[in-house]
Amino acid sequence: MFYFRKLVHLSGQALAMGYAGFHLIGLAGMVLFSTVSCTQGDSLGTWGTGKPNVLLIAIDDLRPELNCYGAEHIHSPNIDKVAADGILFENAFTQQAVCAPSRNTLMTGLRPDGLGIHDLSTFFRDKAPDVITLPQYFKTKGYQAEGMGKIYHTGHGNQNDTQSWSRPHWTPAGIIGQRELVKSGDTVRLHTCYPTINGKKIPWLNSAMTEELHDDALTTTHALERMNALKDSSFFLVVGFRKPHLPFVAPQKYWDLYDPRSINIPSRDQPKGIPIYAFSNWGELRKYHNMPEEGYLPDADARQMIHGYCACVSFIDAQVGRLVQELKHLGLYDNTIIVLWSDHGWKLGDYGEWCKHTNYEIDTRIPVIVRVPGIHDQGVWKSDVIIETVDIYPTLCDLAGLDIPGHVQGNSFSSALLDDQFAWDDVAFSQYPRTFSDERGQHAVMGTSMRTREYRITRWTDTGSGELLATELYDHSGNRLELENLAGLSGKEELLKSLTEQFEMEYIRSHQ
Ligand SMILES: [Ca+2]
Repeated sequence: MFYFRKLVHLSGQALAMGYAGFHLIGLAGMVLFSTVSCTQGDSLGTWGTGKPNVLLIAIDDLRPELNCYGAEHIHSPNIDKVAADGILFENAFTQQAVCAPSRNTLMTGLRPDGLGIHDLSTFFRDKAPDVITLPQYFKTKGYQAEGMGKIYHTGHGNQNDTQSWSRPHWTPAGIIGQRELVKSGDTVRLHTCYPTINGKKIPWLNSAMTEELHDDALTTTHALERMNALKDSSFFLVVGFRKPHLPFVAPQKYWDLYDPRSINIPSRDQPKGIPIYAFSNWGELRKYHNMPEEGYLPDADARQMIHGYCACVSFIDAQVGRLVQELKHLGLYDNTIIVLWSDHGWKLGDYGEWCKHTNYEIDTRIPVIVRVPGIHDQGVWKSDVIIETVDIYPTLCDLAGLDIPGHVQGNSFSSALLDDQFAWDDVAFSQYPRTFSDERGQHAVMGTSMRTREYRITRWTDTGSGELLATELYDHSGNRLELENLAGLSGKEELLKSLTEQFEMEYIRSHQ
């Protein structure tokens, strides 16, 4: 059964008024949005300045393994508190499980195919010079739009976007350069978040560097300064954290939260019946010091990796806590929409693999937590509707009472904040390009994956000819792990045919 993509778009006027409505709904319990009426005066009274601030927290490589997501071994009390004050999305997916394309989608509201960029190096304005980015749009609506830390992917020759911001984007780079150099034998740069040995980066480090000098802590400190400076303005603040991206460098106290003896290494079994190019060779990790050039990561290293990742997650959780605490201290918490988002998931030894770069659930599923003052602020409220990174741009417009720019390919899920029976198409698209070689030479292929409530179907096509080379089909009705490719199995023909038809229809619709 198909649902049509959300048909009801609340007007900017209605939503501007709806702020007081939201607040009332939150207090009164689950009352349909449309039944609430209020005046603009109510809205102004509720929000003080008349329009909410936005704090968008972008976290690098954070998979949805947090305490509030049911991972009880993870220490994430601050993110858990944001979730308890808002809505946690159980089924949020990225458009492409790698930094730049995912971030391009968040910021432009265009899918990777819509923008025509699937790599790390292409600057999005080279393809869409006049696109109005999310912070840029809020800037045109009277907001002070500021960004700090990792937001756009600025490595691999890519660059920041000056048009997005009201003042130059900020990074801790200048401050880092002032740190004292530390060297111990062949190990250097221990004073940074990127220590090296013999010229290679170390994949993890229990860091002795002062916590306040870690990149993400410096970014947080700057964010707090800007909140203070902007407390009487309407702000759209994007704070980008670099951890838990490799290398897993975190202060000792966050490593101490986890007992390595209790760390279990996931099964290295891979799904049955998959094409040879479905997984990456996790080259991102292999280039680090002492990592194997091929084959599995040994158990001892795998355990260190998992330990380091968890430590970095808790370190970032502490930064989120600092941001929220300052909002409260400044009296802005009840006038600020918070969105916590990660660019993609991560394989932490799952399937014997590491890093991201695939179309599998473990890489495409992301944490998304939305906190709108007055809505579901009494305990964690979980939504299982399927949402995508591309939907965040229009949702934030909707929540702030702004019209949604016509170029945006996503759809607002603001109604899902109130109604868990929200009629929604419930599909998400992700994709990943790959190259592989066989006896006929080297091939460029694109894997495009559609997630429905029950299934994931991934179609791999030749980038040049468009020829369908392989299909993967997984049943997610009882398990998020993909264990066996059902495509091609006897008895699954009708299911494959039905999902293929849905894929073709939904792909066209979602890319308009
Ligand atoms: Ca990333």
